[in-house]
Amino acid sequence: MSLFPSLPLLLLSVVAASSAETGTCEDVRKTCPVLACGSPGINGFPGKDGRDGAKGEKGEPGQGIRGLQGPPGKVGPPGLAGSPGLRGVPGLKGDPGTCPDCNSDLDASEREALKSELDRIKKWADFSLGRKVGNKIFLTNGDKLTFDGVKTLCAQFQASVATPRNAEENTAIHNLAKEEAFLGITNERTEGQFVDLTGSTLTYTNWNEGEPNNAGSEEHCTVLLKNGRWNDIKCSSSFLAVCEFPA
Ligand code: MFU
Ligand code: CA
Repeated sequence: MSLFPSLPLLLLSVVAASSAETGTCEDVRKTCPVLACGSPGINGFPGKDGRDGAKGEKGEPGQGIRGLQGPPGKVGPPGLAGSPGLRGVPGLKGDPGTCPDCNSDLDASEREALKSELDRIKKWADFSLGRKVGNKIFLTNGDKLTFDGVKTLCAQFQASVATPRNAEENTAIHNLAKEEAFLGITNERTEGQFVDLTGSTLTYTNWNEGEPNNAGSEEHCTVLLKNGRWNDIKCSSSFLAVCEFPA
C-alpha cells in the first residue's frame, strides 16, 4: 500500500480542516468548555508573491510612431580588384648622372696635346707610306677578295674602296697595286651607267680600249689593269683590295 493517502481522503481532510478554521469561538466553546474566548485577532501580513506564471504569447505590433533610424552596420568585406588603369604620361627627364671614372672633359691644353700627337703620327704615316695624294692615302693589305669582300674590309677601317677622281689618284693606286685591283666603281644598279659607291656619276674615267664591254653580260664591277687603265669585270671575281683613307 502507498505511503500517500488517496485523493478522496486527502480532499476530505482539507474540507474538515477548513470547517474547523472557519468555525466561531462559540462553536469551539460548545465542544470545549475549558477554552475561554477572546476578541478576534488582527489580520496577518500578506503572503509571499507566488511564482512567475507561464510566458504569454507575442503581442500585436505596437501602433506608436516609428523610432529613429539606427546607426550604420559594420563595413562589409572588400570587393574584387578592378581592371588596370590607363598608362600614365611619361615622367620628366631625370638629372644627368655622374660618372666618376669618365674623364671625357679635356681642357684646352690636353686637346692641344692630342691634336699635336695626331699630326705627328699622320706625318709619320705619310712619310713612311709615301702614298698621299691630295687629301687621300691609298692602302692595301695584299688580300685578294670579291668586290663585296673589299667593301667590307675597307668599311672595317672606316675607309672606302679606292676610287680615283683624277689622273694623279689613278697613278697613286697604280703605283701601289702590283696586280689588278678593284676600284669603287660599279653599274650594279643600272646597267650601262657606272657610278661611284655613293651613286654619283663619274667625272673622271680611264677605260681601256674596248671597255667597258660587259662581257658575258655579267660585268658590273671595275678593276685597274696592270697598264693603269680600267676594265669592267665580274663582281664575284677576286682582285687586290685597295682602300682609300682620308688623310
Ligand atoms: C675582255 C674583258 C673582260 C675579260 C676578258 C677576259 O673581254 O673585257 O672583262 O677580262 O677580256 C674580251
Ligand atoms: Ca670587260
